Amino acid sequence: MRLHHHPLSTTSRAVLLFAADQAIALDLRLVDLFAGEHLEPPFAALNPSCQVPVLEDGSFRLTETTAILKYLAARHGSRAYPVDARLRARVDERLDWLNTGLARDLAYGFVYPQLYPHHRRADDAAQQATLDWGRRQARRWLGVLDAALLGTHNRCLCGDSLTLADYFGAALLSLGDAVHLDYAPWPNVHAWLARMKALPCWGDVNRVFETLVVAPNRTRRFAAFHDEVTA
Ligand SMILES: N[C@@H](CCC(=O)N[C@@H](CS)C(=O)NCC(=O)O)C(=O)O
Repeated sequence: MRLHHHPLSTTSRAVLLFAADQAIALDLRLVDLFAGEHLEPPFAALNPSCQVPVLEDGSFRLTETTAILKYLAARHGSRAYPVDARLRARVDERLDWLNTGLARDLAYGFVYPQLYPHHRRADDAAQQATLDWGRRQARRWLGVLDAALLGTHNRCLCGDSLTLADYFGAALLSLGDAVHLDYAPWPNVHAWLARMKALPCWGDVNRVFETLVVAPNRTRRFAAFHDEVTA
């Protein structure tokens, strides 16, 4: 199976992490987002939304990260996406929760507008309002994740076994590293993310992200996440 991806893309990293941890072989094709390759006809024909990742399995093409994760898990009989209806529904619930809540507010509302010029709002007031909103909402979601979804008793997002939700969630939350976001105020989230980062494949999967995004931004100033936003 072929995966069109970019190593800096949060969504691509989720699929790469799952595949690496579960020893699922993928034929990796890099789509150069920074050169605009995703907007060119050959890729746009694969995914009219012009986004990575895209999976190809023979003539079958699939977009949307959570759909790709579920398909890969189903094709490989992975326990990370259980067949029991209720256990599976819990994984779906967590994936939707992450995708429609935390991803929107943490990634699109707080991290991307600071990190990537094309996500920055048109003027300072709009940028400030976006960051204020993203920060407030993301903090609320992190509180829910910490106290209710993980709590002190769950090692993973759906109990004690790794599921697709953990791979997807870890790729998303590690985005915070790029803007110096510290999850210490949410100790269960902090501990869970540390466990995910201890996976043997974590370093390899995230090396390019660490090198090209996290490291160069170490000395840069970003909006505070814990106090009132000022940047
Ligand atoms: N809903 C899509 C979102 C994918 C997405 O946001 N991909 C980003 C990289 S993380 C992308 O391709 N961005 C290029 C662009 O939108 O111009 C999914 O879950 O797969």
